[in-house]
Amino acid sequence: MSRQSSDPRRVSRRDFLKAGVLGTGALAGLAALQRAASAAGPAPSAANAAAHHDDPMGHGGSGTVGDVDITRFDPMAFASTFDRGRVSITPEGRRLREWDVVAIEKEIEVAPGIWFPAWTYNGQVPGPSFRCEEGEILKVNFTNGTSHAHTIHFHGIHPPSMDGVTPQVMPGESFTYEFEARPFGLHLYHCHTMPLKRHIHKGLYGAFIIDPPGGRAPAREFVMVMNAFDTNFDSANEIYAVNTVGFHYLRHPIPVRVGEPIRVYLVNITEFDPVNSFHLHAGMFRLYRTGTNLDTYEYTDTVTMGQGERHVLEFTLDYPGQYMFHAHQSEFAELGWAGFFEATE
Ligand SMILES: [Cu+2]
Repeated sequence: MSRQSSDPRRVSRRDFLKAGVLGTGALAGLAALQRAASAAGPAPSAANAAAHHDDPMGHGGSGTVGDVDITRFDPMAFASTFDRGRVSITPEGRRLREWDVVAIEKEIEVAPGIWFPAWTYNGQVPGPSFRCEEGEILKVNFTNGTSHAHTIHFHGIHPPSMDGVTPQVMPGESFTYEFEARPFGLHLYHCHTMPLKRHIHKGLYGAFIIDPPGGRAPAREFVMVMNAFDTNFDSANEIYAVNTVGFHYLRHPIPVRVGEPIRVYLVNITEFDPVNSFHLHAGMFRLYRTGTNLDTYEYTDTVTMGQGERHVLEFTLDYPGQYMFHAHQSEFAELGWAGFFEATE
């Protein structure tokens, strides 16, 4: 569709933002878009489909109705599921950890009733949260079951030949990545095939956790991958989330206990936007950048991250009740990237 159309329903959200940057201010542009959409009735885009129904935050224009099919992908289960692979001992006495990964094309539900034609690792977006311990030998047997070339590029230290840039793994072909797990920290993996932004944005990414020897202190642990979806393929996102489903943790607060140690493995893979961010309400967290250091941290309630940045957050919630967390770009929050922890005694 033309991005130059004079019909306000056919001007993308991003066009309003660009106009706003040039002139009237981004928030004014977004407000104008919402007014135009209201006046015009339901508009065709996924953003409006998501924005036009009831409103968990109580001011009109945000939220979704109903639920995604959690038998296909359950964000609550995903957040606390770690894929530790298969462990064996090499002839040299080293611990070997192995995973099988298949790239599959699959429709995923990014908000109730809103489907996105994804490319996935093992049928899910984000891909499995791979977890290992520093010093282990890792083996990732990758098979490309899609109709496009793909790879797996892991962050961390390893030989360039195992870096997932070359070789490109063609449809129907396989490649095994083998390298040592180092250094400990929170890393990520994603496809590294051109055009990169499309291959990442389509869903080929996940968290990659290397635990320090002996592990971290006990805590309730959650993976949160900040992602977003361009549902109309205009190179701007309509749905923002942690763990794929917009507003899911707003409709289903994450249950925790008052005072228990909580650890969040926070990854930003958001495509098309220069930064994303995480803000915790009514609490403060210790921020371990990239998780590569156990001693040095910042103490804050907000962190801003470029694409590919990831941090370990540790905190306790000291009172019973619902604690909001969301992107501190208000626009992202209004398009799905918002949730609650619910702390009970
Ligand atoms: Cu790819």
